[in-house]
Order: sequence, then structure tokens, then C-alpha cells
Amino acid sequence: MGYMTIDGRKVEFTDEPNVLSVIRNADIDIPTLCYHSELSVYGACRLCTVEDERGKTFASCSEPPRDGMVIYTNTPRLMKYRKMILELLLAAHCRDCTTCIKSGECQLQALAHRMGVTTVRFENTKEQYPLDFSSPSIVRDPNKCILCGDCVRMCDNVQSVNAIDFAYRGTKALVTPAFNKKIAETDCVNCGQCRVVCPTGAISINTNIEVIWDLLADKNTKVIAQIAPAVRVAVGDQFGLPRGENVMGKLVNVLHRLGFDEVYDTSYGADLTVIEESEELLERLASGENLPLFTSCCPAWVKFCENRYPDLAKNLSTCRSPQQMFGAVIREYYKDPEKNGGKRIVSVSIMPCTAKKEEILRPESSTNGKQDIDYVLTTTELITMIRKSGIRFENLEIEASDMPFGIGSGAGVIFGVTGGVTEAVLRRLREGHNRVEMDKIKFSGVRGEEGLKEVEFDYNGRTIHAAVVSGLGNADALMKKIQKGEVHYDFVEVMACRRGCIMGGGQPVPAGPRSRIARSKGLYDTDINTQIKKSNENPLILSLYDELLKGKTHELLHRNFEA
Ligand code: HC1
Ligand code: SF4
Repeated sequence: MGYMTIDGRKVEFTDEPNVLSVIRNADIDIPTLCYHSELSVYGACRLCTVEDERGKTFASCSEPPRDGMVIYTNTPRLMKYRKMILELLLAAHCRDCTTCIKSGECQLQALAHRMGVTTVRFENTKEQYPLDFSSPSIVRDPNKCILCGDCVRMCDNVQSVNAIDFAYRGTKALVTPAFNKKIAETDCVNCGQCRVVCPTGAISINTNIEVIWDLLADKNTKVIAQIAPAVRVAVGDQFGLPRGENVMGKLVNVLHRLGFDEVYDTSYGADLTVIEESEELLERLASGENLPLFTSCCPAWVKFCENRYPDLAKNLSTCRSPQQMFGAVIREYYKDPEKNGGKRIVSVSIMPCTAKKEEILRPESSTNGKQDIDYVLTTTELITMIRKSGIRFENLEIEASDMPFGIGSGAGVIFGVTGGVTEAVLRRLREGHNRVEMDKIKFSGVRGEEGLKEVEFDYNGRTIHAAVVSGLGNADALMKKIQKGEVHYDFVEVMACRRGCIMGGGQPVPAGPRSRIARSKGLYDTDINTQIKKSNENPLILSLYDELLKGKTHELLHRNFEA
């Protein structure tokens, strides 16, 4: 603990990693473009520069706090300095702000406004580059890159993918895949985490909004939607509702109003996954083959495993993800002319995830040659559509999801937060379903934000060892240990995005730690309020096995991973 003087006021600090954090904790919102508390410090933008009592300036993000420090954050010199930095950044920036996808949410735009930059005195002499639309998940626009390096550090330090890096020097400096390849030609796993930290429109979501508007207007098309667990807790605060509030009922209503014919809940698909994956785990435990069983519901993780650890890809579950299981069931159900009413069926999933846009295109995401899901809209795209429609989302009545797939269990809902899949599988495998049994599972170590959690549980006298991982960097570290035989597990859950799908690459960028905590609380609270806690007790799932899935379980619910 120590004290420093900030703008003439004595301020206490404890374990803040840098002066910037002390300043922000003192309620001074000092600007930054390249600082993220969860990424390594880069110190590139220099906007957080402060001045000491001798007039020495330094970047506060890379300076440790020291007792007795005296600093100034807003001297005329610093203000001039910040304005000049922004002007220079804008000079080298494609300034089509009014038509930019990031308009209104761009941090460069916001800071320029806040710092009173009304003219840019310099000409943009930078070479203009073509946009990279090669990925189904993200779009790269190098002309809007400000070289803050946030995406590079996210992709490298946090995700261990390393698909993008700095190239060239001086005014030619660029963030790009190696050898100027297209992003789709790299090991990029489509997680979209680079887009989450990008302060400008240099990396954005590859959007399907326009085609969806056309389909919704087409009288000969029946558009079916499914909504992923994590979406429901990331929309409300965009419309002035409390952050993390479950707005599933309003989402169903708004989708109906936008023209979707039927609206279902992906938690139903998650229930199917729990049943199939639990079965698979028991089979592998009996045979002793291909253990640990790796979950396969996160497509960015599946791609990462296939790219980096092809020898372990056989351990991936053969189960399709909840999105894909449900997609195959929807496709099968609407084959019946009575159900499709003679119309073309288009299946759209609303997902928190950019990698889901790639998952639907994989060969094993088709049944009998027909793609199961036609389009994925991320949460962010749906919010854009709602805003465009003018519907006052915050005032909407709630509506229930449509039948016959309208019930999802609490176990299915918590899939959206790290540890949720494991908790759901534990609920399925353990006999009891009273509160005591649910609490035993809840406090087994499966919950929490840590990147790696270990859980042990008893199944018929046998101890099952499970690991729960979120963030590909954490998965990478664990895979190395598994490969070397240093650790042994029976079941490993991996979600590519830290903390799970609530922090997916297609979600609105959370305003801070409170937003993400509210999102996970929102899902756990939903589970508390759900009568059916276990996937295998969902009555709609049980009847599905007796009817539509009879003799078709493997065809519709599983895929084959090539090792
Ligand atoms: Fe997820 Fe899943 S939990 S992967 O995060 O298994 O995207 O929400 O929909 O498919 O259910 C995402 C979330 C989601 C699938 C489920
Ligand atoms: Fe890296 Fe993920 Fe961005 Fe691809 S989408 S470049 S893997 S952070």
C-alpha cells in the first residue's frame, strides 16, 4: 500500500499494476487505445501519458505506482499532446465514419470527439489496402487499423493462435497474417476475440444481416430461429435494461415481430448434446479408448485441436454441437409438407459466437448433403437489426419459445458459461435431482472464472477426473501436458473464449468486469428459476427420441472427426 498525489489530491493505492489503474480507480477516465487490463502492456498509443512534478512525461500504463509520486493528468501540455496523437492517428485513418460498421462504438471516434478534434491538418498518404472478406466470421480492414496491437496480443498471448502480427516498419507498418495471406488461409480459428478488443472498425463481424432481411420479407420462405444460451444475457443492457438480465422472452417477441416464423431455444439442443455426450463418455470409460473425451460444442476449439493437436483430434466428442444437433432436428422436422406449408425452410441461429458462422459450413454440419443451418447471426448483428427496425425492445412483452421444441432445461442454459457443459453432464450422470445433489455438483469446483478448473466426481464407485478450460491459451497449455502424459483426465471441457460463450466474439463488447459477471449470474439465475434441472428430464427431448430421432440418432446428432 502507498500514497501518491494525483492532480493535487492524495490517493491511496494497493496492488494496482500500474499508475494508469491508480488514476482510473481515482475516478479519472484517462484515455487509452492500446491498454486492456487482461492483455500485456504495449504502451503504443501514449494517450495515457501523464506529467510529474518536474515536468517529466511518461506513459502511465507502463509505470508501476510508487509511494510519494506526484502526477498531473490533465495539464494544458498533456491535453495538447493527446489531441495531436489523435490527429495523427486520424490522418492515417480511413475516415468514412458515418458509414463505418463501428460508428457510434469506435473508441477512436469517441476520443476524437471527447478531446475536441474538429480538424485534421495532415493528409492521409498511406497506401490503401483491399478489405479481407475471406473469413466467414470476421472482416479485416487494414485502412482502419491504428496499430495498437490489441488484436495481435489477444490472438498470440491469450489465444495462442498467432494468426496475425505486425509487418513492415514506419509508415508502411501493418497488422496482417504472415506473408500477406488472407486470414482464412491461416490457422485463425474464427473466435472473434481480436474483434472484441479492436478499438476501431479494423476487425469487424462478417455480417449476414442483409440476406436475412430479404428472407424475412419473402412470403415463400419460412424462417426458423434458434437462440443460444449466452445471447439472452447480453442484449438487455444495450436497450437500457439491467446488464445480465435474461431477456429471452423479449427476444422471442422481437424475432416474431421481425418476421421469423418460429423461434426456438438452443438450450433444447444443448439438452440433446448432454444426453449424447454423457453416453459417449460412459462408452469410452468402459472401453478405455480415446480418453480424455474432449467436448466438441465450441467450433473454435475444435479447429484449434485439429490444427495443433491432430494426434488428439480422435478424442474430440463425435457429438455435433447443440447448434448443429438442433439444426439437423429442425431440418428433419420441417421435411413434412404439413409442417413446412409448402415453403422453403431457412434455418437461422442467433449466436454469441463468430466461429459458429464457420461451423455451419463444415462438411460434417450437413445431413445428406444439405447444410443444416443456413445462416448465423451474432448477438451484435441482431441488436443492429432491432435498432434498425425501431422496435422499442425494452418495452416489449415477453413471449414463450415456440413448440414443439420450446423447453430447455437449466442444464442446457448454463452451457453459455465456462463449466456449464461439465455441470450439465454431471447432473445427467448423477442419480439424484434434489437441491442437495445439485449443490454438491455446483460446489464441486466446476463454477468460477478461472481458465483451468479441475473436478472429481464419483460415478458408480469410480472417480471421474474432469478439467474445465476456457481460453485457447489455457487449452494449449493443458494439451501439451496431456500429450506428454503429465496429467490424466477422463473428460475435458474447452471453450475458446475466456469465461465461455457469454464472452463470445459476436457479443456486444462488455463495458467491464461487472458486465461479464452479470452475464454469468444471469444464466445461473435462469437455471435457479427453471423447474427442469437435468437434460434427461426434459419431456420434449424424451418424446423426440421416441419419435423423430428413432433410428436416426447417429445420422442427425453425430459427426465424425477425422484424426
Ligand atoms: Fe455456446 Fe453452445 S454454449 S457453444 O457458447 O454448446 O456460441 O451460448 O450456443 O452450439 O447451447 C455459443 C452459447 C451455444 C452450442 C449451446
Ligand atoms: Fe486470432 Fe481469433 Fe482473431 Fe482469428 S479470430 S485472428 S484466431 S483472435
